[in-house]
Amino acid sequence: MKALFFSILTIAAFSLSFKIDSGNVTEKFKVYGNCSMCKERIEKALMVKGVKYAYWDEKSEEATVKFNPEVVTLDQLHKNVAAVGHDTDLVKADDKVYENLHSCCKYKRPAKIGSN
Ligand SMILES: [Cu+2]
Repeated sequence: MKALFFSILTIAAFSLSFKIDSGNVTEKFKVYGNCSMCKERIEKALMVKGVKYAYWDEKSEEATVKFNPEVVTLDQLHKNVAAVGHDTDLVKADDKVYENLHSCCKYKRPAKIGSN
């Protein structure tokens, strides 16, 4: 009985420390885009140091990113995506960068960005 208790305790302690050690968070946010070319561009812009996983869904126009917030901030990830021409729900891409996107990638831009 005692042995069982300790093995449960060990497993619990191990899984807890694993969570702290990895330190990653997963965030989802809106990234405007159209096609598979956009997907490639968006995911490439997101895969920076500190990012473990980046996925952009063409249908929902939603990015899912798993990252270490001590290495890269969510704010920075939004900026990285905007820098390659894609508006997010927080950061608007530069008009010039947007204009230079491939014609099939010229997604419909949102009327307003953020809560202002
Ligand atoms: Cu595209």
